[in-house]
Amino acid sequence: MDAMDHDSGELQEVSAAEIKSFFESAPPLKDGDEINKKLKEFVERNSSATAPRVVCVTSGGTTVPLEQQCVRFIDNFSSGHRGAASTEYFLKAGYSVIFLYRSGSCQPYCSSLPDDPLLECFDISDDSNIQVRQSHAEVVKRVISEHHAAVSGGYLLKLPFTTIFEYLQILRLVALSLSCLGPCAMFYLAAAVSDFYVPWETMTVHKIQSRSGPLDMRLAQAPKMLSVLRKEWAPVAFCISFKLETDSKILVEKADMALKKYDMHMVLANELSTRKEEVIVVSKSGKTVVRKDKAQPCVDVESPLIELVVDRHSTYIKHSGDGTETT
Ligand code: 9Z3
Repeated sequence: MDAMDHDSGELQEVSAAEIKSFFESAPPLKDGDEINKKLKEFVERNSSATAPRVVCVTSGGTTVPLEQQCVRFIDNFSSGHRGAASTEYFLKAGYSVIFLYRSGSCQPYCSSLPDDPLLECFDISDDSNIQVRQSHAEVVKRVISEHHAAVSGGYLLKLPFTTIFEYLQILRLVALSLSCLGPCAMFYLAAAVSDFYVPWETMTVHKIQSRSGPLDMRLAQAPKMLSVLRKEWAPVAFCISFKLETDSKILVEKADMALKKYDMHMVLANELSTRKEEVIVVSKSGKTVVRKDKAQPCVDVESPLIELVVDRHSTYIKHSGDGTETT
């Protein structure tokens, strides 16, 4: 969905009226009160620490429904691996994480499990009890205990989304609730967010019929919320966005443009085909290429990447009081 967005439109100035109309016309979140309650508890629990570090990691692709009673939708590519792996490294580094993820996408701690864990890791024993297969016992135990420790310890809050309407509304709730943490809050926006959508009020209610022949449809440009996040929702938080391209020739230039236009602290640029091996970190202080260590095939590129991000965030926090720009 964002493959066609390379020109001026992608970096459009977004008007307050557009933002207002997006949120006013979006179908309200079904569980908005519940999400707010969870956020409040999470922030309260985490802000009692001396220097609470909290990151909102967004992960997976947003859908764009074509019908209000949705049968068909357009999707943005993202398996969710980047977000899930980054979440694990942030937790390891002492951060608390709000994991805003696309339903059904990769989950933290689950990358070492087989595709269908329920069917592949478990057996029914003679007495009809369910038991873990010996071959998977160690990994299942580790995954469950690490996940449980993060969630029940109050360090990991998982919030699912599917549509672009849900994603942006929840992101706004998260941003507003983290604003009390000032520079200790971070946004790590790895989700692949659609640049085009069908505004809710113009969307047909029922399934689009095929009898009338080929489908012509015009998609509106989704308002870019990055500048709103920076300027209004969380003006002091440390903000990192991603830039995905398939053409390596324009990748860094586009990341540079996003850095300036949306006033991001860092833009992490990646190419679709090499995204698991290499990420280019673009910031005011220059460009750094972060690579997966080939000598350690089990260690993802997210390991050195999060190390660098955490380091830059620490410098940002340190200098946030004296007004110097450090990133
Ligand atoms: C990314 O670039 C992520 O790194 C990937 C990760 C989606 C490539 P996977 O989930 O892949 O591990 O399979 N995310 C941001 C993509 C995006 O839509 N960026 C927009 C843009 O490039 C800015 S919000 O314009």
